[in-house]
Order: sequence, then structure tokens, then C-alpha cells
Amino acid sequence: MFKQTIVKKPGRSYLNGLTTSDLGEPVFDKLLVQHEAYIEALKKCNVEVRELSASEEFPDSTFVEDTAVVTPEFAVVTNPGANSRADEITEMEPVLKEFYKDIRYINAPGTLDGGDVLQVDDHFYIGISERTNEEGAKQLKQILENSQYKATIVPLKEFFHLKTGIAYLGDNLIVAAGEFMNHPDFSQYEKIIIPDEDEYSANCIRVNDFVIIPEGYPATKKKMNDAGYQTIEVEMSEFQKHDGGLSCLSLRF
Ligand code: CIR
Repeated sequence: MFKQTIVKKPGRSYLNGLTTSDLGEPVFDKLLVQHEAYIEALKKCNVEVRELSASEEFPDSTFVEDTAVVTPEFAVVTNPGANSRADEITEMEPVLKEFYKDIRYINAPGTLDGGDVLQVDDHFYIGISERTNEEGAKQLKQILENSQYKATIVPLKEFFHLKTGIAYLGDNLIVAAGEFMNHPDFSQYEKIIIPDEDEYSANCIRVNDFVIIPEGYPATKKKMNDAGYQTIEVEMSEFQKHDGGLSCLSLRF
């Protein structure tokens, strides 16, 4: 069960953030409405939401997931791989200290984005991507293995972040798109397969009794409902324009 989440309101500077998509300029007012709806969805899942105020200094800092990896026992402050995002951790570290006594760190030359880390029960999968390098992945693996966790490093072929294409719903069931549909590292899990046209919806989050999914993917919603999960849909268009998905917008622990 998750009890706590951390989110961060997007600032106006969001419009100058990083993106590789050609979906157009985000509309700021719509972005704020979507962020509010995201918070409401989390609350419906029965978690506390700690909402941080917007940071104009860090345009991408609403994507809080990339700044930390959280477990029930400790938090790991990452070293985000994009230059413009690396110092976002200075705003997140003090907040994590409110919740955790035990904080670990990814140190340069290691880089790591939390979006590259997927927890499946006591096993963490760590993607090597444009943002997470081998050194960062090895540091996290070591930290986790020094605790009670297992860790597997997964070099990515196509996806931006590991969790762009994979999610864990619990009960040994993962959601897999693209390169993860038949990936040997995930062969032991049951799968909900997401076809290419619905790929964005592979980034969904199980939060207690619900799975939060992006709005506009009826086939994904049906697959989840058929598998026995209640879904909450959230409109994500303005975050998608800047390569963000549902998992990126919160830390959950
Ligand atoms: C970035 O390029 O860093 C942001 N525009 C999007 C980050 C998305 N985060 C995530 O998938 N965990």
C-alpha cells in the first residue's frame, strides 16, 4: 500500500522545458487543470499528497519522479541525466528529509533518472538510457542489493525511459509495449500487451485499489478492467507534449 505521494505544480517555465515530441506547444492553463486532476486521482486512491510549489528555475521539475527512487525503507536522490535538470535535486532533497531518515545518493559521473527505475515487488529494473548511464545504474543496483532488494540492469534500445514502455500492476502482471513485449528480462511475468498505437498508455500507475491511466485509450482501459483492476483516467495531453507520462508526475511510497 502507498500512503504518501509527492507532486510539484508546473510553473510557467514548463513551456521552455525539454521535449523531443512534435505535438505542439503546451497550453499552460490546460496543463494546470490536468495537474489538478492528477492530484484528485491520487487522492481518490487514498494517499496523502504533498504538493510542492512551482519552480520557475527548473522547467521540467514537475516530473518529480526523475529526482528520486523511493522505497519503504530509504530514498535515493538521483543525479538526473539532463544538464538542465541535474540541480532539481536541491529542491527535492529537503522534502525527502521530511519523510526519510535514510537517504542515499547517486554520484557523478553516474547519472540516473527515476523514470528508468521500475519496482516489481522486491526486484528493481534499472534502464540504461539517454539519461541513465551505466555508472548510475550500477550505483543504484549496489545500493538496492545492499538492502533486501534484487536489481537487474536493462539497456534500452528505443524508449526514452524504462517506464515509458513498462509498468507493474502487482499480482505478477506487467504492462508492456514496444521492446518490452518480448524482452527476456521480463519473461517470468504475466503481461498486458500494449500495441504501438496505444504505446503512451503503457506508462500507467497502480496506486492501491486503482490503476491510473491516461485518458483516450479505451482498449487499454478494457484490458485493465478485464484483468480485474479499477481504472481512473486522467487527461495528459499537455504533459505528453513534453515527453511526460503519468508515473513521472509523482513519487509514491
Ligand atoms: C524531460 O525531458 O526530462 C522531461 N521533459 C520529461 C521527463 C519525463 N519523465 C519521465 O518519464 N520519468
